[in-house]
Amino acid sequence: SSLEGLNDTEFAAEKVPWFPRKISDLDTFINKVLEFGKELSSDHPGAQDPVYRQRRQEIVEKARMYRTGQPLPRIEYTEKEKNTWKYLYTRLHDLYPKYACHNYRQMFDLLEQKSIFTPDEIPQIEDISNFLKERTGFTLRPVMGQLSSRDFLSSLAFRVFHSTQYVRHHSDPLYTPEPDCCHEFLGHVPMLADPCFAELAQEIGLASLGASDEDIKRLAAIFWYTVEFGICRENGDIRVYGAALLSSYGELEYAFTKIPEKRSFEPSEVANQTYPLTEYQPIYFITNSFCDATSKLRDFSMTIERPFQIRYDPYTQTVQVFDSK
Ligand code: TIH
Ligand code: FE2
Repeated sequence: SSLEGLNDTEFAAEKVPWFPRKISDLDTFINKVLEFGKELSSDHPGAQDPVYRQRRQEIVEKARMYRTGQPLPRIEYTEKEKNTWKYLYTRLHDLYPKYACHNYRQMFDLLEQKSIFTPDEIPQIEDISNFLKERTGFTLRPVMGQLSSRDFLSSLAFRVFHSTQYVRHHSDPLYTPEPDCCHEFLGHVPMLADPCFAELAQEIGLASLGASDEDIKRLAAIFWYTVEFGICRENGDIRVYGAALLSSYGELEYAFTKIPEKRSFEPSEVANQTYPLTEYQPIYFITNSFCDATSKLRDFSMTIERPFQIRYDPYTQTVQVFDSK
């Protein structure tokens, strides 16, 4: 196996899809957001509100200007946005002792102790990013809207998490059909501060680099049913570690009713499962523990076959590619 890795011609011959090799390669995703980033779809609660759309444009513009290595943009949030945050935060805060997994609550408490999380102010991605960097090496970078699964997952290989900065529409604070900063912060951030979870997220990212379209789809489904909607057993109870549930009061309560089906988590089954993007989920998958989700995810990511091997070098923030023959 060669330390030089495969050259471009060899990659083309193997038909390997392009992937980022260094952290600044993530700058190439800036304008590649899916539909929501440009035009809100008609079922989005903010679609008919010109003031809301204008405000989003303003915030998204800062993400468009951002490049790797620059200071993260700060947003001065309006009273209306702060009210949405405060309402959701306080309502969710009441549910977490009963529904959120232990690791989540521990990190949430720490974020409150450090005054990064408070009901009165929407956190800045810069402050969160600095906090995460100290805990797990994860950093945030601003994004204009939803990226493709391939692009989004690939950034996890670098322990980079793409975060929106705009706030959901005030007409429906307890659920949004697409990620907003309340979802990123209240859902993802505490879990990304957990070392075990951070490792897992990076593993999915590494497994996704240069993977086939089918494998990306499978990894995205696994990501969806764990990182976004995962639930686990904990001391005989059922608890949530998935970010999309932890940031939605509406769906968090719904998940604990008898309506959705709950199955035990089998990566090979989950990988081929389809799911609605903009409604409450009809199925959730339960793992035996939070750690079990991590190890199952790791096992699955190792089944992704590629004609090369990948290693991440944290000193240079680059991925190194090896010929596996
Ligand atoms: N439904 C989540 C919320 O209300 O916070 C946001 C989403 C995450 C992933 C898909 S939609
Ligand atoms: Fe998310």
